[in-house]
Amino acid sequence: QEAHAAQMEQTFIAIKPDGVQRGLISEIISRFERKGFKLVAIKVVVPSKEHAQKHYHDLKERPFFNGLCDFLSSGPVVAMVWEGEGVIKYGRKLIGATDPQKSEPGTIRGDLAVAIGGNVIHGSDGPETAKDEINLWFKPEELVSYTSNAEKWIY
Ligand code: RTP
Repeated sequence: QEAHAAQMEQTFIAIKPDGVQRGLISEIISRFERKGFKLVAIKVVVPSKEHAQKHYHDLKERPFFNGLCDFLSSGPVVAMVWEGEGVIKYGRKLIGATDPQKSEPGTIRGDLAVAIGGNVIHGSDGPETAKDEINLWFKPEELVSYTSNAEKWIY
């Protein structure tokens, strides 16, 4: 059975070193999975500082840039690509506001984080950055294309 012609999108999601060290990997993945989004790529990596700088290049003028890049490259990160209708925007909703003091309860940061420097997760903020970030973190062949049995019920 064909899933309806949904506007399928992909977004880049990363569980930051604090999220990994705090044992939040399964908790975070389950929120995206239960929503109905589809995991199409995943790996555990310790990004180099250069890689972190590329990832956060938009923030290079900010005073926290250096510390932020040190932090992202300080340990294992779970890098993922999630796919689904509206996943870029809705993924940001699941994640919540950048500052966990301002994220709503029910969001990942609202429920699981306290401080902006330890906000456990990253998600692409738009279609262009999603594409750039997926290309930065993954080779094309690391993304898997498949139809899940659940899709005909989700869409
Ligand atoms: P992310 O890119 O990690 O998903 O976060 P975001 O879009 O919600 O926030 P953004 O403005 O892009 O900032 C990226 C990350 O930088 C850290 N940050 N620290 N010390 C500070 O004032 C400050 N501001 C931002 C956060 O870890 C934020 O997620």
